[in-house]
Amino acid sequence: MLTDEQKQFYIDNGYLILRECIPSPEAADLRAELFSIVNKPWAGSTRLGILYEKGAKGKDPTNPLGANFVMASPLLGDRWFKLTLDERLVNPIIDLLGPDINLHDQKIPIKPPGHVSTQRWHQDWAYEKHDRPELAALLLYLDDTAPGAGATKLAPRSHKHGPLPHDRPDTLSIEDSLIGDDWIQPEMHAGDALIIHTWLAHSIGDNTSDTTKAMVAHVYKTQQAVDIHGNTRAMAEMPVARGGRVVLKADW
Ligand SMILES: O=C(O)CCC(=O)C(=O)O
Repeated sequence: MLTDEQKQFYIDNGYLILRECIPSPEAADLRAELFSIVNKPWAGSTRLGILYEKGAKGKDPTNPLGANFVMASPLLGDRWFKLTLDERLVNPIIDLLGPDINLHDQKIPIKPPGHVSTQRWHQDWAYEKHDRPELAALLLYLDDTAPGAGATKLAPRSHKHGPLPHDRPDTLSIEDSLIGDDWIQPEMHAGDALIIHTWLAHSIGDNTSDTTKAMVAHVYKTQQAVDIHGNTRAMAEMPVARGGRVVLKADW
């Protein structure tokens, strides 16, 4: 359960860091399973998409094909679906958003060596509009990150501005000048999680290190929030918690 200080920190700053949300050996095990899947051609459902970065091929022996994204990741396998309902992830979301939670999206952003994203400062809201801003992303890091090594950039308190214009040419991103110097780039460790309000401006950190950085990203929302954007992701709207409790015990 989150403390009152943690809840207040999220309200004030629009993000919250959860150190050791899962133990680092478990994160390492998840990472190993992830790459055992993405290191060969995907033969499962076509609803799942794995993207590869051409220039990253052969740069990291653990990610030889240069995987850089998994869309609809619950379809990777049972373990990834179960993670959606994992109380270590969902209970903090219940504490921040309320007792009745649905899933909105689940994906795995991966940054191979040399990764520089075209998507810069953005609010997730620009990609997930609802009738109310009751959504939060939980990023579960499977690798250690640092500035220059895939660490996410955050603009604390920017959620208080509400939706910001995403006017940067060629990409749905916010102009750097709107963010200015008021940003941080916390180091995260494998197993740590970061919760981000849908209106918090954040940016994907470049990865100039020689190892791949992966994270699992779940977007949760309240049951009441109605999608007006048109989300077609696998398992969108799936009930995750009701009355403050996770709805399914996935014990198989
Ligand atoms: O990749 C990251 O560092 C952050 C992920 C992100 O920006 C997003 O999923 O919207």
